[in-house]
Amino acid sequence: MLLTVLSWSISLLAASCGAKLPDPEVKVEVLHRPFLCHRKSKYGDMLLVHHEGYFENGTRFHNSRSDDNQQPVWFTLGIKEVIKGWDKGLQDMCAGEKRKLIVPPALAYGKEGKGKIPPESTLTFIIEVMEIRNGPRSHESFQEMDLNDDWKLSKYEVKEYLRKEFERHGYPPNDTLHENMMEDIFAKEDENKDGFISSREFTYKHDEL
Ligand SMILES: *[C@@H]1O[C@H](CO)[C@@H](O)[C@H](O)[C@H]1NC(C)=O
Ligand SMILES: *[C@@H]1O[C@H](CO)[C@@H](O)[C@H](O)[C@H]1NC(C)=O
Ligand SMILES: [Ca+2]
Ligand SMILES: [Ca+2]
Repeated sequence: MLLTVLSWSISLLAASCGAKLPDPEVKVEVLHRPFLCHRKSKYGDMLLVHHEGYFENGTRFHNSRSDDNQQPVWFTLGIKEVIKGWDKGLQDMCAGEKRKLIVPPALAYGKEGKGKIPPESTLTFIIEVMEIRNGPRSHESFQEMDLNDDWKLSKYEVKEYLRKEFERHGYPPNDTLHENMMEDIFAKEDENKDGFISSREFTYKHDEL
């Protein structure tokens, strides 16, 4: 639901809270790589994954194949929609590839932990990428939004995009809401305040990782 819109707003939120510490590494092991690989995952792509999560003692705390909903999940790579260990450890993957990630607490749920994850947990994930798609920050997405092909997004174009995304996901259009979201997007993304989002301003900023 509203995946692209949401991941966009999530990336906006993520951009505003950037405390920097030297990052420990995630340990990556490729368990299976398909023979054919048409494209490899990169920052900004949307990935559909099945995943299992294990504590250090070997107890499994999550399995997307057997838990209640039994659904693989979509997320956007590299925008802190998921834990950092995933953003770092799931690059350059092919559809059908399976990896094991060993993620230190600093790249997972840290000192606080979260839900059933205790503080300072090193976590192991087995992750299989089912599908890779262009994310909201791709060149293709920009072109799709740029209705008059002038290489910048006007407020009208952004609002149209939001309206279409809502429609596509079966939500009723809501002008007030689209207007607010659009203003919010421009406040954060239109860095030089010229009333347009240029392709440079739009493109995801890689230095956040
Ligand atoms: C394994 O670790 C988790 C998290 O610390 C804990 O909840 C679970 O009870 C442990 N399981 C065993 C068998 O020790
Ligand atoms: C439209 O969005 C505004 C702002 O979020 C909200 O207050 C209002 O209830 C929404 N209207 C409808 C019909 O959903
Ligand atoms: Ca335009
Ligand atoms: Ca601008």
